[in-house]
Amino acid sequence: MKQYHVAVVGVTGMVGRTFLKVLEESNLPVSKYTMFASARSAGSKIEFMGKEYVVQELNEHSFDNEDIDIALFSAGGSTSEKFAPIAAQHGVVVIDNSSAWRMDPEVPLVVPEVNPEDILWNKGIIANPNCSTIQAMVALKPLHDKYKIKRVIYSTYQAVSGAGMAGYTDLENGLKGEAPKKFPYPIAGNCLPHIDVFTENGYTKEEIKMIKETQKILHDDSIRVTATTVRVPVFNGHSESINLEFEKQFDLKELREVLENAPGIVVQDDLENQIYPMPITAAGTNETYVGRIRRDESIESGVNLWVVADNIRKGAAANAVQIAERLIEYKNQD
Ligand code: NAP
Ligand code: 12T
Repeated sequence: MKQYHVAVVGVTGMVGRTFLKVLEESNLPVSKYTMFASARSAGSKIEFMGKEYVVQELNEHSFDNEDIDIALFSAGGSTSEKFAPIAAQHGVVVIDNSSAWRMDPEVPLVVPEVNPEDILWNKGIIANPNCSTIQAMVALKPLHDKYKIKRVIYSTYQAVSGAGMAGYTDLENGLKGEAPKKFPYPIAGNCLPHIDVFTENGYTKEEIKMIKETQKILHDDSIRVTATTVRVPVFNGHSESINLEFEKQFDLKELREVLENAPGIVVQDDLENQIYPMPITAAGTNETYVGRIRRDESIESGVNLWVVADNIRKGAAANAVQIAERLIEYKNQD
């Protein structure tokens, strides 16, 4: 079986470090790794799977004479905008974590439990959705297939790790009373209804990403979607309150079974024993947890869900590695 040469771009970051953990746990057939970051950390050393790697500076020639098969990018939108096409021209398949390519009609946007077949039409770049979108899609897909979703209302409670090392440090230092550097206000003891930048219609970009990416991944622009995204003082793990309105009627017991049998989902919903999803129990795992499953009694056919996942694993690194696994599976079938 072919062995692959995999590059990790942005390896020193919050997502990059988690890539290394997820890769270590996976059984991707990899014979060689190359580690990239910016000039700032080029030359630094990383221990990975019993070997020492020297971090390389990413530049225009990084993909010239290399035989890199797959590059996992998590080094920000502008890095991806510039370097992903260069990599693709050299025959590399880029799996990109930034928002740069997600809405490009030539680029598949993939959650492996939901739309793995979109991987097949890639032209060298495959986009990983936004962290908040990924965990929502895992929960929504089986329900959309069965009951057809008409409308979605997302309200998110997002961890600081989503804003990278700088976001994480702001909460750590904020708890010691220091002023924030990354966020506009203190995040310790606070909630900020502000993730990514504000746009003309009053929504943040994070909210718009959730709306547009939901429609693209489910291949259904008729689904109405609205969102409010909020940063909360949690280190790791995004939580989402999701309200769904269905076209079809449903039986609540059957709906729970649909979720229980869906790939990538763990149902945690045992009220007698106070069992429900939480960031502290989701952190460090690759699953999406669903609980507080209850009928929305204010409409004809609707449900409320509470959905939690590790935003750096399923929301970024694990989803990207799962895309790489599927890609290799498809290549092996050729
Ligand atoms: P981070 O902790 O700030 O790390 C940023 C990484 O990018 C570092 O490794 C940094 O390297 C590298 N980098 C920056 N500029 C570069 C350049 N010009 N060339 C090469 N490498 C460069 O951020 P993070 O949380 O890991 O996030 C990284 C990116 O992943 C984000 O910008 C975002 O696009 C994406 N992301 C996606 C999701 C998602 O929803 N799927 C979630 C979180 C993040 P140095 O050490 O050299 O500075
Ligand atoms: N601003 O990949 O700050 O589009 O939590 C992910 C996370 C953008 C993205 C965050 C962000 C992205 C955040």
